[in-house]
Amino acid sequence: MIAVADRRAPRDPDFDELAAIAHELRIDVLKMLNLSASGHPGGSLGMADVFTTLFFGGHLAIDPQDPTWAERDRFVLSNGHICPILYAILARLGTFPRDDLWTLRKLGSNLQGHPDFHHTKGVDACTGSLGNGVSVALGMALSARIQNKDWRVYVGSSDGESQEGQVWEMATAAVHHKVDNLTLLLDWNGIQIDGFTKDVMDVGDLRAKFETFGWHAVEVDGHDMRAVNDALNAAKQVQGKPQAILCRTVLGKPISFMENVAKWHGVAPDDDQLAQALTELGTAP
Ligand SMILES: Cc1ncc(C[n+]2csc(CCOP(=O)(O)OP(=O)(O)O)c2C)c(N)n1
Ligand SMILES: [Mg+2]
Repeated sequence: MIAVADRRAPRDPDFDELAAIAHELRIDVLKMLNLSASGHPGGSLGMADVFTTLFFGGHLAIDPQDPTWAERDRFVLSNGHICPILYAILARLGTFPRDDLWTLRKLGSNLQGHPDFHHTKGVDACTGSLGNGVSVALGMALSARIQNKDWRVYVGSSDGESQEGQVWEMATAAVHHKVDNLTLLLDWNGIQIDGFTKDVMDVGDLRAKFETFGWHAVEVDGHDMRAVNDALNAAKQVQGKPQAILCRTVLGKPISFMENVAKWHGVAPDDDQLAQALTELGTAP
């Protein structure tokens, strides 16, 4: 069980170990997507370092063997399309068999193209319709308060998702209700489904926006695990308002032909591309 009595206590993980885990998760993601011949590699690879720090840095009080443990911290992946990285994490934690990974997006598989808590152990909310999951996460955070529970809610989001008006309705409501057990981790990679965000619909300075809405808002390099860890530690100390960690990431990192190329938002690597990617990661195809 990754559970601790004091959920606000700072964590000081082994960053070499975290880097090794993120590396292996990226390999799993690439292999899963190749086998399914569909899915979203860009954000999955881009957020690997952030989510590795969250899950394997000891920040989440969860029990991988008992994924519906009532006292657990919640994790909602509101930009649900990057679920391959979540599935790779849950398999590594032992929440479901590792071999399930190779059934991604297949008919009847537990692991579908977007998270579904009805079918996938360890998934806390059905997501994929952008804008929705952040509101579900706020509801969970408020629910903890009503029940006098001390669990926290972490929610993954993205710059493309922040074009949804519902995100800002959530942001307003969370501040109004002084929700401080909600931490948002936003993938700020500057890219969305078919281009650069600044060209499709510029979202501006997301850190400033969240701060203006009344959030504790910090910008971090999403590939600097120490910085992400510091931001997570700091977020837990914030009282009376929600926290946004705006993670500057590179879509597709560190695969040379995927990095910062919008096409890799939602295209799976074919066999040749997988071989090249794995070679770049220093492992045999
Ligand atoms: C309400 C809604 N509208 C449209 C979509 C289709 N869609 C899926 S992903 C995506 C782009 C989201 O941008 P972002 O999360 O920044 O993409 P990434 O950085 O992962 O490439 C869109 C428009 C959706 N899932 N939900
Ligand atoms: Mg994006």
